[in-house]
Amino acid sequence: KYTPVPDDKFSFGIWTVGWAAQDVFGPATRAPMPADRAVHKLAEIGAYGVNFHDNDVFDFDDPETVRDAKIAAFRKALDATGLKVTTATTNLFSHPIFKDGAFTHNDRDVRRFALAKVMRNLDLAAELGAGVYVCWGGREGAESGGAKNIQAALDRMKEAFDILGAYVTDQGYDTRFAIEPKPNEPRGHILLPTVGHALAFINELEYSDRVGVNPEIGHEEMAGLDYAAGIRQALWHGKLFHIDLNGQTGPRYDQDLRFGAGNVGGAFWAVDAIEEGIANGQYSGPIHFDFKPPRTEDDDGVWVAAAACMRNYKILRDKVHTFRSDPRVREALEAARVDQLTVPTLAKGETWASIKDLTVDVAGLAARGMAFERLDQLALEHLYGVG
Ligand code: 3MF
Ligand code: MG
Ligand code: MG
Ligand code: MG
Repeated sequence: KYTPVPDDKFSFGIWTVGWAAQDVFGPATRAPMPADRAVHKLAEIGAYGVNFHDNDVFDFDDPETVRDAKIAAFRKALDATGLKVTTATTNLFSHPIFKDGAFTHNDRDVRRFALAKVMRNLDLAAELGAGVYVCWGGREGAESGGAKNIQAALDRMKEAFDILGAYVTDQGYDTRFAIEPKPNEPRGHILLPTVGHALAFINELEYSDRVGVNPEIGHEEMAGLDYAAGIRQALWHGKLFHIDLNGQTGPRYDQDLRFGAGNVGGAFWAVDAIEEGIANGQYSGPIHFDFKPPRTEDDDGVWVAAAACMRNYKILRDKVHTFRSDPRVREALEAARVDQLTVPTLAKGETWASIKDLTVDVAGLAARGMAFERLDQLALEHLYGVG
């Protein structure tokens, strides 16, 4: 019942299972994984698609012939397995040239080089059929207040998206961009730190129709925010272009736990929000995982963790469905007047003048309980498996 099928549209970043587990305190504990092996193994465990950075497939300084051979091997694995390339992205954070960012690096030549690197991978993305191009500004930021002119950085960030919008338009690609917010790590502070910052920024862009967001659970929770509410606001703006699911335990370093671990309640409400978006036709992208198998795991552990992301999503999807269709929940929602919030505050034909001198039963309304505890206890019991 919880076995993944292609219809589930589960996808993974090549870099997730491919992470060799090097961290700031020690070297890799696992062997490097070529992209074609990741593709074969992901297909075996039931994934539908993949997302890749250019440098997940070939190295930054590979000569052309090596680059082409590695792309060919990647392509061959995709053809052999039927795995789709749902999404693509650029590595603008690993090489030392990007130590101060890419689109907002203080050095102009780096900014120009970064855009060229993106355009080149946009061509590969289009060739491989990726409809969405993710942009995570990992090193766009600063550690100290004087190091970055934030207004100028936002000007350059806008300029970058305007150039890339023009590029895909001129090439006739139907590529859409998804900005992935993150508050910090690897920089002390990163530009566009949350879903809200990114949504406001998108309004200023020339090709704003082509640009949306890619919210990641861990990133929003690192900022102490409610991921499900972020998903719902992105849906409300028509801007949920992609999702990065993983697990996180509160505001601390970027944990990238497998989906379903960490904040379990948050994962339940995230699935509730995503499934509602799918049901309403507002989200049609993959159910994408961006996690890291912990450094403690060997190759077997990597695949256990990857399979668990999909299994946990299906388990939670089941629980969300039984929660939403439970008659006691319907009653509790009504008792909590949740449905009343969809009624406009003014009736048809009314204006501000209709309510300016209004009187209500102040004492009666103030005394009225909201009955949220009963509703939330039902959610918890479904989650605990006794619903
Ligand atoms: C870092 C991330 C990134 C992005 C990726 C996609 C390396 O915390 O989440 O993963 O998801 O670059 O563009
Ligand atoms: Mg991340
Ligand atoms: Mg993360
Ligand atoms: Mg991510």
